[in-house]
Amino acid sequence: MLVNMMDIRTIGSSESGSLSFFEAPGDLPFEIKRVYYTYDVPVGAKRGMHAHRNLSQILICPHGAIEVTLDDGNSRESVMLDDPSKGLALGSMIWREMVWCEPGSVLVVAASLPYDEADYIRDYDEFLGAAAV
Ligand code: T46
Repeated sequence: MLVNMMDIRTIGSSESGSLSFFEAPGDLPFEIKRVYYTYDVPVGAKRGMHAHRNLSQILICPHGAIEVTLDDGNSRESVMLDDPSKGLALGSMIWREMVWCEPGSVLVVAASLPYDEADYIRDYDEFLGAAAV
């Protein structure tokens, strides 16, 4: 099972709206070292197309719909992120591709490490070789 969804604690009502939150350590399997977000992405545009050697992340779509496809070198699974109260937990050595499905969609990511380009595998054949080891 490549898709590992987590419930994000949410408090809300139909009168005043919802508030979702997580804390680390506690709610996440790692300490947060970085948060980033991606937005203003045209519908149909594809991002990702890489794996990480060591990084763990939680992906949340607080607005809109983003389809995420995961690949461990043996199989592929896709999931639609379209619920602000759900997060996709993503470990290392998983190839990921994200497609923006609705205008204005936002992807928020909590990550276990600071940015390091050396942690990325951006070539799919290199990923398949590393995943097979
Ligand atoms: C991931 C998916 C879900 C930085 O300088 N610092 C950062 O913290 C990040 C995330 C990116 N960058 C630079 C690296 C590239 O020159 O921003 C540029 C765009 O990054 P990238 O093409 O990797 O963006 P995405 O949307 O394809 O992937 C991102 C994350 O990079 C990646 O870790 O898992 O979101």
